[in-house]
Amino acid sequence: MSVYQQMLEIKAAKGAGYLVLVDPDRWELDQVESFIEQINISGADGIMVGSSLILGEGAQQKMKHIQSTSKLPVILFPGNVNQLTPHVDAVFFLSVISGRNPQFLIGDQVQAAPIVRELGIEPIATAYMLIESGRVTTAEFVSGSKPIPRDKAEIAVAHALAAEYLGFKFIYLEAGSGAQYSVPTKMVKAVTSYTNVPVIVGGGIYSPDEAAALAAAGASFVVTGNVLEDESNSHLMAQFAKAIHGD
Ligand code: 1GP
Repeated sequence: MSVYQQMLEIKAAKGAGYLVLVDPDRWELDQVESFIEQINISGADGIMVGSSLILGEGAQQKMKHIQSTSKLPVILFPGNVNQLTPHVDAVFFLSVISGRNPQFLIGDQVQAAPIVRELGIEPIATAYMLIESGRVTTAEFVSGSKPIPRDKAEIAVAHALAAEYLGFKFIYLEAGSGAQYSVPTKMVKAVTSYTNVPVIVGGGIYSPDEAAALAAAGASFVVTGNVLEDESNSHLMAQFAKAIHGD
């Protein structure tokens, strides 16, 4: 079964799913395995790997390790074409539709498409929308695109409808990794009331309650990254899963 189909089934069965983002730069090779093993038993539904920028060495080797240890689907969340790897089950084939930078709308995708085909990984067309989140995030800076103002839900709705009519399989509402504020629940509610395309929400989510509120607002998947990079927070992983699943 495709990863996309698995994700639809998770949403249908649980109401909303939980994805853990693993930034290869934040873990040493010898730490990766135990972190993935924790994710395996946490109740999470999938693993995303990638980052807006990867500076450290050995990212490909870490991704290989992640995939071989994971019992969950591993989905690449690429910051650029260089992050493409055969060591994932699927790739969120992103277009930064909130911006007007042609490189991130279609340029990089044209570079990436033949590589994705050659690698034989499943592309999942994902409309990526940056939402203003209190400070400039790496995703905003690197993509050279303006985020949607956080109090303008109607702008997000119009972009979401365009994404639906263009045939995207997911919409990703992104506050940006390490954001000061996560995407407003009001915006998630507005977007999910206008479109049937499943919505993934991430960026700046630090508590299970916040994650539960985003799922209750209509998010199909909620993503956390940063918060689990502090090992003293690892107990939160199972709490996030429960909160998002409404258990
Ligand atoms: C980034 O949405 C993810 O795309 C995760 O963000 O690292 O802030 O949890 P955080």
